[in-house]
Amino acid sequence: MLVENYPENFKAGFVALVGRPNVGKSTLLNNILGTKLSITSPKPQTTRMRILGVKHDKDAQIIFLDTPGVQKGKDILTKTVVESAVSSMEEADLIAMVIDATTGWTKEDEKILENYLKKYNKPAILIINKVDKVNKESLLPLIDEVSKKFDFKEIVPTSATKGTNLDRLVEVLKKYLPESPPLFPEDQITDLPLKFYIAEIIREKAFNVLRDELPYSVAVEVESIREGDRNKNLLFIDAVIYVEKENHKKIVIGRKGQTLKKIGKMAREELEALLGKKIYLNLWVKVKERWKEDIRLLKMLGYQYIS
Ligand SMILES: Nc1nc2c(ncn2[C@@H]2O[C@H](COP(=O)(O)OP(=O)(O)OP(=O)(O)O)[C@@H](O)[C@H]2O)c(=O)[nH]1
Ligand SMILES: [Mg+2]
Repeated sequence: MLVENYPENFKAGFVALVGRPNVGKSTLLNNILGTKLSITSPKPQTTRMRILGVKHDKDAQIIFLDTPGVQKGKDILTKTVVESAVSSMEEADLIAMVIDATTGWTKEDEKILENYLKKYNKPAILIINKVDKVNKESLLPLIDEVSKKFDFKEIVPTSATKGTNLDRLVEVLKKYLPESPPLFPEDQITDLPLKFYIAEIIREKAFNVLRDELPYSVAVEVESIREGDRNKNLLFIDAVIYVEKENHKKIVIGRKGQTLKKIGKMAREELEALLGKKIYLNLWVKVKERWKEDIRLLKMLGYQYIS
């Protein structure tokens, strides 16, 4: 057994956070854990792989699976990304579907309900997120509307960014988890290898700095991570930003290298804060046409759900 001393009636289990892109799944995870684990951005389709995050409490262990927004698309990347959301739902003890209070229930939400939730015989709760952006009067009719859609065990309005109702959400989730010994050691909050974590932080900065469609043609691979020979508080990182076309490369680099510098600086500063080490980040850009169809590369990038 992993953990030997735990209280009676302890609960532990997997909760899949699912929903269409941009509803705030990753922001919810980060704010519940109180740490930046999953990258976020104002643009949809930010998360590309399932991110596991463990919330440790005295009486329970909630193992969240943050998933990519369920989306349409024919390339292998998109299929892989959606597959990771599907396999997370299959693994989960409980499904937490997230919708956006500002848009209400959309066609895409309906599809997720029809194609997935209704197929799994699993308890599901509904999170109505971004309630800080709507007035209370509009919330009640929405709660009423969604409660008729499906037998959600509970409906919880939240604001991930403001932290509203997250404690309540945690308590609700615990209610529906099975009794079980802890499944992860107390000091472990994720299974994400450091190199993928670093790649994700760099990709987040590229996502935030680059405009229009460009973020979607970007992938990041961390090629090496090395500690200083004498000083273990130094970390030397080599990373590549892949783009699909030569002209994309020019844009990512920018005039006199300004754009790439900006991405590198933002990533370095955040990694220094997150890892508590001095970082030397060596970042360059490579063109790899059709990388979204390159199964070997997709696996190397950590997008591993490929059959
Ligand atoms: N106002 C407000 N904004 C929010 C809230 N939660 C998330 N956001 C914002 O919504 C945007 C999307 O958040 P993400 O957490 O990246 O959304 P996601 O569902 O993980 O998106 P994908 O990974 O693309 O599926 C970001 O700009 C967040 O800051 C909230 O409760 N209120
Ligand atoms: Mg996300």
